[in-house]
Amino acid sequence: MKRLAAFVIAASGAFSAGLTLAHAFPVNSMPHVGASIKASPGRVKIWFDADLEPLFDKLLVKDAQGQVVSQGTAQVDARDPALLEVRLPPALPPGPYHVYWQVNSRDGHRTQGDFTFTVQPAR
Ligand SMILES: [Cu+2]
Repeated sequence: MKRLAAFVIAASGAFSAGLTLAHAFPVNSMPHVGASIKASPGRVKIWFDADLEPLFDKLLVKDAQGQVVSQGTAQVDARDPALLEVRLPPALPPGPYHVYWQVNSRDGHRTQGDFTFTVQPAR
């Protein structure tokens, strides 16, 4: 009986290690984190290291005044379940922008974060 209990604990330990690995963290984004870009990017995309649960994922872009400039709700890409994206207006005015994301991975765990990018003035 004691042996069985030890096995159950070891097995659940291995299982939660697996769950930890399945948390979704960003591996890349477009624009890149901290990027200074010449033209409005059209949309913001974030690639994660695990597939996303499409419900309740958030991706918002705000301007320097805190106004939301992204359009509509964030979408998980139909062909790549680890890619989250949101549309931007065709011509984003120059200035700094703040991206906020919050996603649920398939194991039900939530991760969140934010980053900035800047659209350079036209010249
Ligand atoms: Cu997890």
